[in-house]
Amino acid sequence: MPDTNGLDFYDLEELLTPEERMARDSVRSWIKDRYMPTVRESWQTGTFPKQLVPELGELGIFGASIRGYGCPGMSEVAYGLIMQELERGDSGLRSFASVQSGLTMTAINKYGSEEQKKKFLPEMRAAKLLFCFGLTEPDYGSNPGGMVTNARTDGDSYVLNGAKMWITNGSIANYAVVWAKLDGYQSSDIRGFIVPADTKGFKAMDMHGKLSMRASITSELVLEDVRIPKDHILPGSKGLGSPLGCLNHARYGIAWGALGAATACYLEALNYTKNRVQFSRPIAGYQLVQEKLAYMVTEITKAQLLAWRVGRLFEAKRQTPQMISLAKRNNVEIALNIARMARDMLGANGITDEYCVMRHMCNLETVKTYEGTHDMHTLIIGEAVTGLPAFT
Ligand code: TGC
Ligand code: FAD
Repeated sequence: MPDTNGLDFYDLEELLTPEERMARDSVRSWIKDRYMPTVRESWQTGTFPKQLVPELGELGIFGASIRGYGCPGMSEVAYGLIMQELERGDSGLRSFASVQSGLTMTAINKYGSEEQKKKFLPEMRAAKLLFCFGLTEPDYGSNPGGMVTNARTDGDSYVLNGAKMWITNGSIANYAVVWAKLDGYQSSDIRGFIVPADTKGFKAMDMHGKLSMRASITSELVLEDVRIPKDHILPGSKGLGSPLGCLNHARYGIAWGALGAATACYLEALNYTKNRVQFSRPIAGYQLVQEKLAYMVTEITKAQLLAWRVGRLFEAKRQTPQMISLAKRNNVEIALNIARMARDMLGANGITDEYCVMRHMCNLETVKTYEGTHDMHTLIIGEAVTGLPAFT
């Protein structure tokens, strides 16, 4: 990662509070000093650097915008900037944090009982308890309302059966938030359940062969007659809107995160092309290369303004799912375009892991797919502007 601060063409700095700048800068230096020295090996070996997790807990990045329960209560923009810096390191690290913070702490904070919030949120903030979020199933990805995982009431317990697929943090989590249909088959029967990973009948198996998100853990969850006490349901959860309500926060974080990956690729391309000489001058001096750099600067700047604006709307509780879809869809798309372009601008060197561009490019293929595919967000925006749902 070239040692430059970032890209701020429109003086976005002025729109941030001192607290937001401080949060961003502390994560930025941690990434540079502690994470970057490990990422190449993690990528090569397909492992997640779990040994660094306690340091992330000390940095205070989890549940950044949650108020109370030992959480920092920072702004939504601060939460976004943290995601940006984590993903400047690697999308796998931001994924880890998105699941712990954006998805599962949000699930407990929004739908949990007071006892659940007191029990879990402080421990999750400190990264002493790790969680995963099980929504997707082998046969239900974009259409989670069709899920077949179910929970049956049995005396003082619920008994869960089913399978979840592609679950980030699955095998390292102490608990899973599992979405299942309670005593019914409709999407309105969907409820959230907190399942301890050591419960009999619960298994988390890592998925292998990934050419993307290699420095992240992705697992399959199997639930066979998993019996949990009744107080493990998230009492405020009801229907498909509940897991989607958690996704809003995580998708917003991705809009910032993708900017981190895009900025890393832009800086690498800028640095490289200023130093790489062909035909007797630096390739950055050629018009075709400058056209690419100008595209990157323009798209990153537009995407920063989108993310910042959605963040401020979030803080004012004026965000809508459609606004978030637009930001996630756009920012991931431009980040992927920038990563591909940067890979090209580095020539043969661009395919090696000595540089970050191909790693980011491969990761962003996943980011385009998860938390709602690019095309699902197209349809969400399409419905918002036409009033005509085109999902089925
Ligand atoms: P539909 O009938 O449209 O909606 C069902 C109910 O949900 C409400 N709703 C929302 N509520 C809150 N936030 C949102 N974003 C919401 N979107 C919809 C809706 O109002 C309705 O409520 P009600 O009261 O009327 O029942 O549902 P549908 O079945 O037609 O599906 C709609 C669709 C396609 C938009 C939705 O299912 C969708 O977003 N699909 C994409 C699935 C997805 O994003 N999966 C992500 C899995 S988790 C993950 O990827 C984590 S990656 C982690 C990491 O490593 O970073
Ligand atoms: P599908 O839904 O089968 O989609 C395949 C293609 O069809 C896509 O291009 C899609 O846009 C298109 N398509 C689908 N429906 C339509 C339609 N109606 N109209 C037009 N096109 C359509 N899930 C979790 O629950 N928790 C996690 O922690 C998690 N982590 C993940 C980590 C990784 C590394 C990955 C790759 C995925 C993760 N996911 C997780 C799953 C992710 O959310 C799903 O992969 C995603 O929602 C898409 O589902 P799918 O893969 O089944 O694709």
